Amino acid sequence: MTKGKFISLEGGEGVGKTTNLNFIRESLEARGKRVVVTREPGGTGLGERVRSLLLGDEPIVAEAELLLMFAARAQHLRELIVPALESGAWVLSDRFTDASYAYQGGGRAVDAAFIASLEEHVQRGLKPDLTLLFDAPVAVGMARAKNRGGTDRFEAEDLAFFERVRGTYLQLAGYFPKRIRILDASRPLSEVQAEIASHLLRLCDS
Ligand code: Z5A
Repeated sequence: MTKGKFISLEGGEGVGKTTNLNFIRESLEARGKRVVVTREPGGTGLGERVRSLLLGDEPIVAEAELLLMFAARAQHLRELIVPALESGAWVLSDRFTDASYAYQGGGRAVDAAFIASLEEHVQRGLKPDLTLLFDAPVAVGMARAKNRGGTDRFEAEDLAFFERVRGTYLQLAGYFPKRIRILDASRPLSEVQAEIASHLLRLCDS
C-alpha cells in the first residue's frame, strides 16, 4: 500500500515533458507535497549507466533495448520509486513504461505481449496514478528538439518511426482513459500549464 502519488510524463521528443516537470514540481510543492523528480531510463546509478548505453551510438537490437529499459526500471522501482512512495513523497517521472509500449512496441514492433509480461513481473501491479501525455504533431516536437542541438540514438530515427510512437501513445490513452490524460502540447505553454494544473488539482483532491 503506497502513501504518495506517482505521476509519469510521456510523449514524443521535444513535446515539453522536461519543461513542464519543473512546473509540476513547483505546483505540488506549493500544495505542501514532498516531491521526488526522476527519469527513465535513469533515476539510479545503474539506471544512468544503462541510459548512456541506450542513448549511445552502439547498435542495439530491439529486444535487447527493451530488456535494458526494464533492467533499469526494476532497479529504479526497488531503489527509488517504491521507497519514495512508501515514505509519502510524490514521484514525478520523466517517462515510464508507456514509453516501452510506444518506442519498443510501436516504434520497433516488439510484441506487446512480451512487454506486458515484463511489466507484470517487474512492476507487480504498480502503475502511475496519473500519466500526462504531451501530444503534438511529430514535426512540431522535432523542430523544438532540433533547437536544442545534438542527436542521440532515438533522435536519429525517421519520421515514420515517430509517427508510430505517437500513434501507440494515443492508442494507450484510449485503453486507459482514466490514468492517461492527453494534453495538446502544440499550444502555448501557458495554456498547456493551465490544463496540467487542473489535472493536478483533481489528483490532490482524490
Ligand atoms: N525510451 C524508450 O525507448 N523506452 C522506454 O521505455 C523509455 C524511454 C523509458 C530518452 O528520453 C529516450 O528514451 C527517448 C525514448 C526512449 N528518446 N526519444 N526520442 P528523454 O525523455 O530523455 O528524451 P526526449 O524524449 O528526447 O526528451 P526531449 O527531447 O528533451 O523532449 P521534452 O523533454 O519533451 O521537451 P523539452 O526539452 O521540455 O522541450 C523542448 C523545447 O521546446 C524546449 O526548448 C522548450 O522550451 C520548448 N517548448 C516546450 N513546450 C513548449 C510549448 N508549449 N510551446 C513552445 N515551446 C515549447
